[in-house]
Amino acid sequence: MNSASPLVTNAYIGLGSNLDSPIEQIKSARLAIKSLADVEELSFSNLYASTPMGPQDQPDYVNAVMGIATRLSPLDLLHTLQAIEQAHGRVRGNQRWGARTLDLDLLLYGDEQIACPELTVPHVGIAERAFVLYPLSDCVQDLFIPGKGNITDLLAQCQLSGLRRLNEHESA
Ligand code: A4P
Ligand code: MG
Repeated sequence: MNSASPLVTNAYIGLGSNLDSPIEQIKSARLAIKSLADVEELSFSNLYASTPMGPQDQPDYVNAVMGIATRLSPLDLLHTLQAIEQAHGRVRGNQRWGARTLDLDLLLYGDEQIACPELTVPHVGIAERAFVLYPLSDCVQDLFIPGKGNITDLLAQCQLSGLRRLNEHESA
């Protein structure tokens, strides 16, 4: 059972998909997250197409970021996100960074820095990945990422690496 706290924390979730209608996977995951008890949606980014980081013999990804307010603890939130991944047909294969129907990463949880075997927050790579930083900056203008720096400075140093914002027609 989830241990909901009376304290509300702002958190950011990275959404990614490159299998089985990625745009629909992202939209469906958004709905699943905003329907959770103890979670309120605060923001949702544009959708982005991005070339794969990792093995190149896989389809391009669709990425987005969602801002929420939650009473769930970081680990309860992680487990809840993993259950949503499973419900979207996520199969964990042997290949690192292989194709997936849905990946939900806990990018930030308030200003906490967490390092335990199951959970690293801020998410590893948050500061260098265009497919995280650009959608994150749609959700929040001014943000200090603990241990990494200000999002504006991180964006200025970040290569686009094939990232492309999907237009309204493509995202529909
Ligand atoms: N874990 C630790 N910290 C976290 C966190 N903050 N959020 C652990 C979520 N999970 C976290 O994750 C492996 C383990 O990470 C989990 O058991 C959890 O306890 P996973 O979802 O099973 O596997 P993964 O996602 O393949 O692993 P990894 O190394 O976290 O990959 P990433 O960093 O998520 O990258 N290319 C593009 N263009 N767009 C993408 O979205 N995503 C990936 C995956 C690769 N290439 C991509 C994209
Ligand atoms: Mg992941």
